[in-house]
Amino acid sequence: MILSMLMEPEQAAQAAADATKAAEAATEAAKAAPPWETLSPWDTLPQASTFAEGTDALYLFIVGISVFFFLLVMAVQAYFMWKYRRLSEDQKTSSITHNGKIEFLWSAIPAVLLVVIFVWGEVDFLKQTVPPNDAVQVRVTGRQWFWTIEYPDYPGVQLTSSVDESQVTLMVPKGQPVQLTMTSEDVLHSFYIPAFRIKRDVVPGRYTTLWFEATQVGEFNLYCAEYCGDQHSAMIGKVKVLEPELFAAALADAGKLEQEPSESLAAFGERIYSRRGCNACHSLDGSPKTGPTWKGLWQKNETTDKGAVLVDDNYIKESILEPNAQIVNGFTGVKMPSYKGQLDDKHITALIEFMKTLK
Ligand code: HEC
Ligand SMILES: [Cu+2]
Repeated sequence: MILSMLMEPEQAAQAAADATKAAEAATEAAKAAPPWETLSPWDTLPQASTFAEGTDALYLFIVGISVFFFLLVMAVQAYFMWKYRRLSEDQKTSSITHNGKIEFLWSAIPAVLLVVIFVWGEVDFLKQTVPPNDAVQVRVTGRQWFWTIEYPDYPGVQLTSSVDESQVTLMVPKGQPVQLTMTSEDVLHSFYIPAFRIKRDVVPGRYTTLWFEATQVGEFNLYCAEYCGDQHSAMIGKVKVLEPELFAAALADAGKLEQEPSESLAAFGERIYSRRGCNACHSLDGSPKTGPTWKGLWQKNETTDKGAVLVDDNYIKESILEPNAQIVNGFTGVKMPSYKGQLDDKHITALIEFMKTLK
């Protein structure tokens, strides 16, 4: 704007045209199909971490020897059925006791193959269990029914999954080891990234870890792989792998939850509703989920275990920071997690403004 005031009109027009072109190019690049959309249903999964090839090779080896021995046993059986068929009514079965050589072979060969599978699996397992010391640290929290991801080295950054749409939930640099330290706030979940061939249970009351090194830039699917309640199948997200030099800036950008200049407070509140996982338990259309619906909540007379209250700013703030102070009648099953330290006053104000629009 200021630039255009200093320029001649033609120059300004040219600059504006250039800017539009650049913006168009950027939108085109952003629209480029993510890897899974270019896959046909028959394609195999992308091998997007350093573990993927090893896991696939061992798996193929096991499938290969299973198919080989299946065909061998079936073929020999068919041949013997034909060769030793009964030739006449009075033919007697010859008396065969055993054959030491063959019995030794059919025990020893599978035993050797099983040891090969064990040692191969153990070597890969150890590699996947012991993370390198210089790994990027990531904290993962599973909740019914969303993931929260935090980075101890990037304070304030928080990414979440959403039950309504799959969005970027984990952002990692390419070619650098990443270590996940995971726990659950409620039930058993399981953190699963098929393209990386990693999966581990996420358990309440203890920490489990996983590590990987991504080898491809792109977006990959992330799932909860443990049935954890009625929205289990919506506990999904995307892993975004970036070039290392873009990682820190992109993470700061994706992790901040701030009002955009053009955004109303209520619209910002709606974004918080889906970005911070409120949508996992609160509906906007009047139907109760794990928690009460937000439709018609503002200025409603709510009945709680501490008696009747009018839903106003203070009650909502208390419900978010200390959810157990007053528990709404009929919602004593799953507890709402406290958002103390995760949402500040600005966020809460935006949420309240959003709730006021839900008549
Ligand atoms: C794991 C499920 C869960 C999540 C996630 C959740 N809540 Fe709740 N929420 C509940 C339950 C259950 C109740 C009712 C029990 C109580 O009052 O604590 C509740 C009650 C409330 C109430 C009071 C509603 C009323 O009818 O009086 C408000 C306000 C609220 N939540 C806001 C939020 C906000 C804001 C978020 C996201 C930042 C959120 N909740 C995320 C489960 C959840
Ligand atoms: Cu789960």
